[in-house]
Amino acid sequence: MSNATFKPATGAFPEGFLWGGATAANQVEGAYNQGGKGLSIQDVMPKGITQRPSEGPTEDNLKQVAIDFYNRYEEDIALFAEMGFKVYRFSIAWSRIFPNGDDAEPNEEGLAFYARVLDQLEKHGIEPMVTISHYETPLNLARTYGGWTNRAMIAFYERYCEVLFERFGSRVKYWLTFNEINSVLHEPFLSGGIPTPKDELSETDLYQAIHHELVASARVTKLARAIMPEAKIGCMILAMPVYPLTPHPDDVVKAMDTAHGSYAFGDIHCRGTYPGYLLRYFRDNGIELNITEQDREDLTNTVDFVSFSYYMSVAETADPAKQIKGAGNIMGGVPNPTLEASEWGWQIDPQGLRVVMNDYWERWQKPLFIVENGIGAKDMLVEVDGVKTVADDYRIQYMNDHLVQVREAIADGVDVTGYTSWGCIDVVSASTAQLSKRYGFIYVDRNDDGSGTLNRYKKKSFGWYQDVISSNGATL
Ligand code: BGP
Repeated sequence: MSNATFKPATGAFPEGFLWGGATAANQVEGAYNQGGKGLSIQDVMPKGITQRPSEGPTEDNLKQVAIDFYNRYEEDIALFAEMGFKVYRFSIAWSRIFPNGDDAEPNEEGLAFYARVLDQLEKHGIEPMVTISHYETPLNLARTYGGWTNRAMIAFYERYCEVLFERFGSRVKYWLTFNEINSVLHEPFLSGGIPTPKDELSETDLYQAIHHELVASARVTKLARAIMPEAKIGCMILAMPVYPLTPHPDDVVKAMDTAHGSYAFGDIHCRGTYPGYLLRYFRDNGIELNITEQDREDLTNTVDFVSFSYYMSVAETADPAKQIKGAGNIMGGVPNPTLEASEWGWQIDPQGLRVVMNDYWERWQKPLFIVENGIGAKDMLVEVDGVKTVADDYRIQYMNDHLVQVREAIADGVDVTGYTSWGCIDVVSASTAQLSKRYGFIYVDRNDDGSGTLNRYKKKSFGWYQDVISSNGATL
């Protein structure tokens, strides 16, 4: 097939396509010690993923208040509804439900908060999608048990899920077990609640931790089917297509090896067994995991759909002289010289989204859900005709270009259920722990020093997304 045989895809998306936005509890809620909530790992990460955690909570942690969604969720959900959202992806803070993670009984006040959020979504006809664990392991589970390196975590997580499924199972259809499961290898504290500094952890520790998450995910998938037969359980993968830097076969093979690093977890979630290339990697590197017969059986409870975040692609080279790390390339790889980057060095590649969608669909044959995509930027609040707004044409451009590629992938035959843009309202950034890296259609007046009114303002992209949704993608 030569490229000339394709015509650009046009027109509306499939009927019922779920348009919306996504956030995570620790990045929006605030109220970090209210409503019976216990501390989570986020409460000791005032400066984001690059710094060592603090001993206890410190006042310079913007997540203590975040954007005060805990008190303003009604207003925020009303704004999402005004944009026309069909779905809203949010996470439940584990430490609001089980303050210490290993408590015998859940915290009713925490459950009541999410029940109110669901009421509000129902009022506006917005489908909820819940991330069960989004970078917010209860701090006690990290400190007392060592996070996911410890097999005991599986039972704590199961108990937490059992409570969520029993309380909310009749109201929530879409569930994601772990946000960006593959990131445990790269950010063990953030993603796996593992307090040991990364340079003191062996690869065996990291893969064992991820193994525990995979088993936990599979076990609760089984549980979900028993408690809520209508539910759809998805995995969530940090997607980053890897291109060879040159056509040299050494680079092609190196790109394949790096790509396997992300495929592996989708393979296990979707096929229920460890792939051969990963077992070989374990053998060749002396990595020996404790995998029981029961684990193997549990893993056969595969997911219903595959969700993923997509922000950028990377290039890969076998040449040590060219192995320079790009700012955004946390999963490996080198910067691609053909691409532009965001202010944070995340390389912008809309076509990579089409590539990854085709790849995942062909590989797993499970419906896809794009649950994160967007551009972090330093927005400027301005006044136009007496109304405060942000002229974020760069965001409109980024999102338009990416959604055009989603339409291309749909035309290629990819089955995709929906799209939730990341940080549909400005949130505290996961990597920088600041507010100045903004993603939203809605501007939140809060600055990196904590000042600001917390008022919400519609950016230009708000109206743009509203049109995209009301035309079901035809205006792209
Ligand atoms: C993903 C996380 C999100 C989110 C996003 C953007 O990895 O799942 O929590 O924050 O990246 O990252 P950042 O906030 O660092 O720009």
